[in-house]
Amino acid sequence: MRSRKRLFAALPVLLLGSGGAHAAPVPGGINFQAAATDTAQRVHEFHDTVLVIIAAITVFVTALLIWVMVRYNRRANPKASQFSHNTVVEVLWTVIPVLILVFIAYRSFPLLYEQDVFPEVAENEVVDVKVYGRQWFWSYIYGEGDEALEYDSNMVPADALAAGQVAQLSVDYPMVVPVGKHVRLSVTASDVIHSWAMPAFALKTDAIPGRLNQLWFKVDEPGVFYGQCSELCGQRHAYMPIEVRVLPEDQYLAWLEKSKASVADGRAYLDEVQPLGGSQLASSN
Ligand SMILES: [Cu+2]
Repeated sequence: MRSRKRLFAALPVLLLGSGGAHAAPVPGGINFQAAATDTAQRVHEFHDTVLVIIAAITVFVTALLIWVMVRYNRRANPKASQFSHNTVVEVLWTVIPVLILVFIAYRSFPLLYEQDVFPEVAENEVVDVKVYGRQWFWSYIYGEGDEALEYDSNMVPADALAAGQVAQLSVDYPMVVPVGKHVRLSVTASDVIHSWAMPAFALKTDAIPGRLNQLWFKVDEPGVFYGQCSELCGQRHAYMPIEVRVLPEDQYLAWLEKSKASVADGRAYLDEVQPLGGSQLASSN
């Protein structure tokens, strides 16, 4: 069992499963990571709806094909009829797919809008973070000018993993944000195109040199979330993961204060208030 677990832990991140507030891939998982934001929850519901629609269409078309093959093959139906048009059927196979597409659009467009447009909220409800994709790590910037906090976020190598850290997903200095605030990310890159992607938030946007892309999310409980660069960006593309720590606001502010003095002190504080403990992957099974 032990070795099986270790084997599964090495499976690619594509095998996603639910993980509560600690969203990470789980052994044998085949579904999405648990939604950590309301938007992600709605994205998942939309996905489930579309899955039902496409499954029904696939079953229907397969059944039709089988019926035609059995009923109208040369042996069962030696004398084929010669008509080539049927107005009723042609209207139906045009109108019904159009209605299905309109329904899907009706459900998906508001979601796209919700993800794309930053909601109108008071300025003190907003936390801005600038995100730089680089070969091959991420940089995060909080604030501006002399007050700014800027640091790099590198993957923890396999031989340096601490208890509770996840191979190829944990980083030395994660992004840290407060609970319940609207976090606005301005995403860009300094060399080639990268992509900042966080499955539990249902978020993904390209990081493009010379261009700013915006994303936003609001997480309502503290947690640890993992994502990866999702645009093939070179040799170490697979080794520039994303780790987001969501903290209660007072702890976030304390982390910010300490990090401005010393990024390492901020990290030490993070480990103190939100220890990983080594159990989060096991507890999410
Ligand atoms: Cu990249």
